Amino acid sequence: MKRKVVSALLIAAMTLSLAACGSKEAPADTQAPAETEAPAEAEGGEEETPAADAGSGELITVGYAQVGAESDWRTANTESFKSTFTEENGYKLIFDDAQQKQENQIKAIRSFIQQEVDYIVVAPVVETGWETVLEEAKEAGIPVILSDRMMDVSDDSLFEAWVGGNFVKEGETCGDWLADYLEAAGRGEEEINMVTIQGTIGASAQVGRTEGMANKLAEHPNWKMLEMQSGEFTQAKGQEVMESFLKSYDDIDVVICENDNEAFGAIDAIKAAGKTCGPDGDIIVVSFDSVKAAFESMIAGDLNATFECNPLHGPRVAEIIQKLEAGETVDKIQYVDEAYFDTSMDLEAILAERAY
Ligand code: GYE
Repeated sequence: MKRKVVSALLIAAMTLSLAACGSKEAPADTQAPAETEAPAEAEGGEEETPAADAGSGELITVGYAQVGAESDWRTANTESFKSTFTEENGYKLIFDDAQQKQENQIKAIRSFIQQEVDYIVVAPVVETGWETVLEEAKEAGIPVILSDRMMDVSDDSLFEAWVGGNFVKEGETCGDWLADYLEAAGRGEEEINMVTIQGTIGASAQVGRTEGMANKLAEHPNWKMLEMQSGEFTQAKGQEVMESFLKSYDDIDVVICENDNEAFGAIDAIKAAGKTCGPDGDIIVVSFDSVKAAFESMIAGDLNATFECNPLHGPRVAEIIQKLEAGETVDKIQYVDEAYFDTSMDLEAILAERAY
């Protein structure tokens, strides 16, 4: 692959100044007939095989640095990218599974740079520690798009756009739901003991959900957070953490699981300890994501509520790429609207329509 990528601004500038010269570049391996050249001063400098016009069949190469395969949410997210970035749709996708390790993602990004992909998409494992590798991508003239989790970088010109869920809002929605639920059960004034099985520490989804819930804890002096521990967003670790919480505390009223899979593990641990959970049980269990299995768990009477986080980012990222290709500007930060679901709803009907 021998294709140089220019930034959105350059594309825009070229659209204005070089409209008569045709489009900007093409991968060397394309079958498309040569047309005009990208300007030599485009980031990176070198001349490229000229671009084919839209519709000529040239593929846009996208490297996706995925977190891993830790949850149902992640599986749905991967599927969304794989079904969107197909050759039929005009893309070549290079997919990398980092197995939940930032160092693997950094390696993947470097390899995308080496392969001269057209766009790099990253769902960053954690928020910090990205500056150096993003500088390298910028140096190479490859636009970076963030999806799902955020990066905490001092210079936001290091990425073109981010699209994902509003994790703080999800946490606050969870806290509000809990307040209403306890109130309706006549427990609004009761001392409520909680534990949290957090996600991967330092991941936006963990940071935001913990923060959102903390904002609500501050509004309810009768709520007590006994302990928080990471379950790494996995079912196995969620179960392990819940087992240890149950050994330490015999009066847990609520367990907040920062994703559905952790809740499935927690529910197994609760049952194994001879306790019950769900709307008719000893312990209220809530979680985030709203994957299909969470609906099944609510229908089975184990899980009380799940706060939605939409994983179907493939088409959203494709839209960003198409806009950049067209030289249009894109919104830097794009939140996806999200709902919540609990056992008061017609879950069978909702599940039948659910995409993930
Ligand atoms: O909640 C969890 C996954 O970053 C929003 O990562 C994502 C989270 C999601 O492992 O299930």
